[in-house]
Order: sequence, then structure tokens, then C-alpha cells
Amino acid sequence: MKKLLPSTAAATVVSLAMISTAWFSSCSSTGGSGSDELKVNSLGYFERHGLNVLVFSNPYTGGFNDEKNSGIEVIHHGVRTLTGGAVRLSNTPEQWDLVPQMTNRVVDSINNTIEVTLAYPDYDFESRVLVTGKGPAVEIAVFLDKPVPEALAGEAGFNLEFLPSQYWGKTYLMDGRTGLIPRYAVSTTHTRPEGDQVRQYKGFRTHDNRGTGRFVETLPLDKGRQIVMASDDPERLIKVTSADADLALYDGRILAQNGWFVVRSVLPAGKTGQVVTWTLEGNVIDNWLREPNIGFSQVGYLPGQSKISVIELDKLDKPRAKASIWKVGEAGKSSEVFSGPVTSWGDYYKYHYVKFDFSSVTDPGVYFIKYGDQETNHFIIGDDVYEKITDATSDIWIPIHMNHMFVNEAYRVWHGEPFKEGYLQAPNPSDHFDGHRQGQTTDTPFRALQHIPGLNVGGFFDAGDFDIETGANIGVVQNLVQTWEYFKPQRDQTFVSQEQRYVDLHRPDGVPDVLQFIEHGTMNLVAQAEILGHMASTLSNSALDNYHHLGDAASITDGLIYDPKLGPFEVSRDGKYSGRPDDMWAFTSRDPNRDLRAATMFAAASRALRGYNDRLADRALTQSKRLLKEATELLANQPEQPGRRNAGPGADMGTNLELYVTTGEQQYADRFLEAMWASLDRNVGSNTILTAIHAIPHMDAAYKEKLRPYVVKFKDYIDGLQQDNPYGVPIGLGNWAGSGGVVSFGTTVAFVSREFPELVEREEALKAMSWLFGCHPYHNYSFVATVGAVRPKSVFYGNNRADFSFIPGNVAPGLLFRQPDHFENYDDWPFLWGQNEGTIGGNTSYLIFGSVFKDVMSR
Ligand SMILES: [Ca+2]
Ligand SMILES: [Ca+2]
Ligand SMILES: [Ca+2]
Repeated sequence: MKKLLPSTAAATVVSLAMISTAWFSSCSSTGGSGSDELKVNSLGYFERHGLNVLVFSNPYTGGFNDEKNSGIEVIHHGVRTLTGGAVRLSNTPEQWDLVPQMTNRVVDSINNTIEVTLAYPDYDFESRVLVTGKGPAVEIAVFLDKPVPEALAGEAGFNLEFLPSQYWGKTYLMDGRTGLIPRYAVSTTHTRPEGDQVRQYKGFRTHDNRGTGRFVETLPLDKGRQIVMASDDPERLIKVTSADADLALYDGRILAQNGWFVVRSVLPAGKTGQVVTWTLEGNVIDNWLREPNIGFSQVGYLPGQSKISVIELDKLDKPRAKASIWKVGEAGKSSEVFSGPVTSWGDYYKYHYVKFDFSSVTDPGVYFIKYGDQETNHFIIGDDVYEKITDATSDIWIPIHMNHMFVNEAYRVWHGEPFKEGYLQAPNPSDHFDGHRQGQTTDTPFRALQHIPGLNVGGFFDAGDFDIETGANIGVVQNLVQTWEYFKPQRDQTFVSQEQRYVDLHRPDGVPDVLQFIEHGTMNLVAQAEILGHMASTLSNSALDNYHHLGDAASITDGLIYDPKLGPFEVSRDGKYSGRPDDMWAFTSRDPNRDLRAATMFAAASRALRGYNDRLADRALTQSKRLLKEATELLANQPEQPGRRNAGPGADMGTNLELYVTTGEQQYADRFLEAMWASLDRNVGSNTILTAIHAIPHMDAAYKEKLRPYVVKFKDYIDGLQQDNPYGVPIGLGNWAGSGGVVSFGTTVAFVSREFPELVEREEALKAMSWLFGCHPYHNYSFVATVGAVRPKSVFYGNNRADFSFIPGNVAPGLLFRQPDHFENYDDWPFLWGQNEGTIGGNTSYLIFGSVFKDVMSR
């Protein structure tokens, strides 16, 4: 038996204990792992079955400050529902608020403790957090060797954050009083003088104070000494008791839509030693087992293809011997048509995996899988299941991301025409919140903050944000040209008028859409080359308070050119200028390698555009030749760096291949071949082999023969993945999840199979397809928005993420790996970009993957 609640004196707490006791499982064993105590395991976190407490297993080291992926975290019945347990400097920390650096971490399994030291160098402030497993609970204690610095007194506190989508609509108890956790952020706020505000990341500010000089602070929903979150839901119930400081509950969504619910105790001023002590206990459902995750292709299967379901099981779950396939008859009645063995693959991180092969089911129709009592949603076996897999991406997602255009769809306007005022030269030097920088000089004819006319044309929004990343846009045009040159897609569902700056979805205009996308991308990039003299690094927001924009892209800026002589809310008499410093900036530091990439892209674009827009094709070719010449000279004149071979144009195989195709000059072929064979000798990765395959049409027959043994090695790599993980695809473990790697792998496999079908069967490409469309860990939803007949993912990190929605055709990064053993893809919470954002680069890569996949499967 375990102790239920720590007894305290207050009568209200006693009644609370009686209310919530029922939800705490009353005893003992949950199968194999048995213990109901939280014990530090060999992976360095507190574990009991159904409840894991991680203490900085993932430090704050992501690309952005607060990614809601760090600190003390709780994985509760398989879902990471708590994060951000740490000393923080505000009630409701935002993405760009300061995060603590973890300077030390000690895991002590003998004493069942994990201790971290947290530092805020901006404030010379250090604290230690000691977490101790005590039976079914953990005690969290904050220690200070020096008192909280004066500037942070009353601001620094110990925070713990709760995932809104798993807690809203449920009840909480604060010292026994019942409250409802709100569905939408409607709690109260007040304002304080800006001088009191704790510094944000690099000194940027997330909010526009509208000239008030005051910042907004969230006020608590409730206060007390003990809170039970989700007191009405045994799966989510968490109790926090504070021994020596008040607890307050806040709604972090008040300041930022991606905020979480926060439980917090302010650190007392002027004190040292153990200053805050919490006890945290999570309910665990008796004998809880995670429901099996039956992976399969939501898009369906071709009749003759292999069909393998990968089923993810709780390690305490006993695998079943068999699974079955049921067919849905015309009258809606279902019957079993196949039953087959379930075979074990083994353990992969925290779960056990089994496979169910139902390839012998070949009749076209509607089916579902049955495993035990569990039935999946329906899927289709048919000859045309893959026919439409790229349509949502090309008809909807890509045109919606066309910058500098008004985009309409039936009754709905996706966005008005953005950035009508054009761009300002980014000041030199300057720093940025999204990782861009301007060097010591502008490298252009423009001075700092001077208006640059003409850049507000063409181009694609980067991702869930609205900047033009030049490097990504270069890749996008290349992807689109490649799609065009290999497959010549004639699909025309989009009206594009550059003259009207107007895009209308589902309105054919007689021009293949891919050509119009190539044109649109090229227009911005050519404008950069012509106006700036070379390629910008990016066209991005100048102010953090409009970078996190959620809404119509046309309202990010006021459309008027910034004039610092005007007051902040003043507009010039002619209505062309304003005093709002909201204009986007062009970051223009010159990089000859980028220019070289642009030169090859321009050459390719000019080929594709020839005959459709000859004037743009000419301009692109002119810039290609000029940039090639200038970049080559600049690279040749770059000082040799010791210890590194001068990168030069030899650094990028793809660029040298393109340069060879464009110019026919042997020097580029030589550089390409030298770099490529060396790279293949090191490692037959899918990117290198894909570039090698793309070279086949431009090389002699001996080249293809020389490639053959590397293709054999690549096949070994494909086979090896079967042992690496149960899905047989390369699974990325980075801070941005790995769908892009799977798309790239699938693309390579499909192209290799077109050239060497005797070495790599086209069937191999199905693993990547299957992964994207539902056969993967955590859940079985398709990662491509609206693609997957019955169950695509339902929320994505698009620019409409505040509506918990999606933009059709988006490919989610997918399964985000959290150390040490957790894969995750939220489908009720869109705001983790590493799981749910899509990019123009990634989605045009998917266009190629889908195109080559359809092509190879139809052969
Ligand atoms: Ca961006
Ligand atoms: Ca069209
Ligand atoms: Ca403006």
C-alpha cells in the first residue's frame, strides 16, 4: 500500500484528500515493473509505470529560447503533459524570455536524486534544484547560496507548466476549492512600467506597448498551498503541494498563444538555503497499459504491394499471436477476410514492436485492421490510392505561401498582399531573433535603414513565419524545376496574375501551376540579384513584436514606408510614409557560395521558363552568368584558411553538377566527380547518391557502371535500416523532427530504383511512404495535412496555428525525439515547431518525392 496524501493541518486539505483519494490508485503491482515508487532508472529519470519525471534530460539548448521541451518534465500515461519545471523570471514565460543555463547535473540513483544547477548569466543569478524520489511522489527543492538579485526579487520563481490541450475543460482544486481550467485564455492582467520588466532574449521585446511605456503581466487564476490539476481525470491528475510558499496558477496563453498553464511559487527575497519545497504526485491508473498504436498507411495500398503494419506496444503488454483484416461490405457490414501471425521485431527505445504482414490481401476495397478488440479506422486498397498525394500540396499549400500576392480561395481570403512598402536595408552590423545577421558592411549600394525599392515581388513564405529565406527559396526553385523537368506536370488548378498580384485557388488559368511557382520564386530572387548586386541572406522581420505574427500576412506591416522623422503613430500627408518601424529588413551580407548556388538555380529556372516567360528567363540567365563569374572570382581571392582546404566551388557537389550542365565546362564536371566519388567512398548517404543519380543523363555510360557498386552499398544501407528500427527508414533524433530525412530517403530510393531496378526494387520506397502516411511511433496519423483518407493529423504549426488548424498539403516534421527515450507528435497542440511546422523547402521536396514515387509505382 502506498501513502495517499501527505497530511497537513488545514481542514480544507483534509477534505481535499478525501475528494481526490479516489483517483489515486490504491495499491501495488502493475505487472512487470511492479513498483509504485518513483525511482531513478538507468536512463537518468524517475520512473514508475505510467509516470516518468524527467529532470533536465533535455536542457534549454534548442534553436530558440523556450521551446517547451526542457526543465523538469512529466510523461504521464505516455503523454508529455508537464514541462518547464525550472527557476524562471516571470509568471508566464514566453518563447523569447530568458531561460536558465544548466551548468551542472548530477544523477544519484543510490540516494534517488537528480540535482541541477541553473544560471542566468544576464543577472549573475544561480540556483540549485534538487529532485528527490519519495515513494510515489517527488520532492522538488530550490536552494540559493546567495539571495535572489535585487532586480529579480519578486520576479524569480519556481515554475511548472501544464499542457493546455490536455488540461482545459477539466477541474482543479486549490486548497479544496473547485475551479474550472479555462478552454480559452480569459484571465485578468495588469500593466507595469517597462523599466520593471525582466530582460527578454538579447534585449528584444515580444510586445508593442503602443506608446504606453508599460508591459502586460498575467494575474493568477487562483492561489493557495496545494493544487490538484485535472482532479476529475485520473489519467491527468497531478497534485502539487508547497510547504513554505504560496502556489499560484496562471494561464500562459494570455501573453502568447503558445503559452502553457503555469503553477508557480515566487522565491522569497533576501533568503538563502532551501527556499521553496514542493511535493509533486501524479495519479497512476491501476494496471495501466498504453493502448497499442497500430501503424499503417492511411492513404491505403496498391493491390499488389507489400502491406506491413507495425504495432507499437507497451513493454508490459503481452503481444498477441494474431491480427486480422476486415473488409467493409457494400451494405456496411464487415467481415474478416484474413488472419495472420504477429511477429516480434524487438524493443526500440521505450516500446516493443511487432509486425503484421497482410500483403496477401489484394482485392480492392475498404478495410480495417483488428488487433485484439481494437479496430483501426478504414483504409482503401485500390489501384489509384496514390494518385492524389501531391495535389493538396501543389493546389493549396504552395500557392498560399506565395508572398507579395493576395491569395483567395472561394469565399475565404488566406491573406492580402503583404509588405507593400517594400524592404529596408538591414543596419550594419545587426543581430536578430531568428538567427540572421548583417555584417560590418551592407555590401550593397544602400545605407543602413535606407528604403530598397523593388524587392517586394515574388518569393515564398519560409514556413509558419513570413520571411523569405533566400537559401530556402533557391532550393525551392530548384525543386520545382526538377519536378518540371522530370515529370512535366500539367496540373492547372490555380489562377496566378502577377499584374493583379492576385492568386485564386481552384481557378484554372491555362498555365501549369508548377511553371507559375517557378516564375514566382525566380521573380524575387532575380530582383535580389539585380537590385542588391548579389543574393540577400534573408528578407525578414525587423521587430520581434511582429515576427510572431498570427493572422493575415498583409497586416504584419502597415504597408507604408518607415520614416523616422514621423512620430510613432503618425502618417505622412501623402499617405505613403509612417513613423512605425515595422518594415521588413533585407539582410544583405554577401556570400559567394550562396551566389554560386543562385547562379545554378537561375540557369535551371531560365531553362524551365523559356517559352513561357522569355523576359524573366533572359533576366535569370543574365544574373546566372554574372554571379557565376563574380562568385568564382571572390572565392578564388578568399584567403586560404589554415587547416581547411579552400572550400571554393568544390564544396557543393550539386552546384558543380548544375554548373557543368549549364556551362558544359569540364572543370565543373571534374570538381563534381572528385567530390562525389570521395563522398561516396566515405559514406553512401542518401543525399550524395541522389546527386550522383541526377548526374547520369549528363555523363557517359561508364559513369553509370562505376556507380553500380555504390548502389549495391546503398541497398545494404537500406537493408541495415531493417535492423536499426522497426520501420526501416532513417529516423532522425534531432531537435527538429525527421520527416524531411524520410522524404529525402524515399526520394533517393525511388530515383535509384528508376535507374537500377535490378538492384533496388521500387517496393523499398514504400517504407518512406508508409511512415509519412501513418506507420510510425506515437500515433498512426498521416503527417501530411489532409492527405490520408481518414486520419491525417489535425493540427499543424502553420500561420493559422492559433486556430488549431492546418494548411492542406503541409508535411509535419513529425516524430520529435526527446532524450532519453521518448518520441512525440502532438496532435492536439500545434505549437511545437519541431513537430508540426512545415517549410516551403520541405514541402516542395515532398512534391518531388510524391511525383517520383507515383512515377516509379506506375511503371
Ligand atoms: Ca523563417
Ligand atoms: Ca495555373
Ligand atoms: Ca511600414
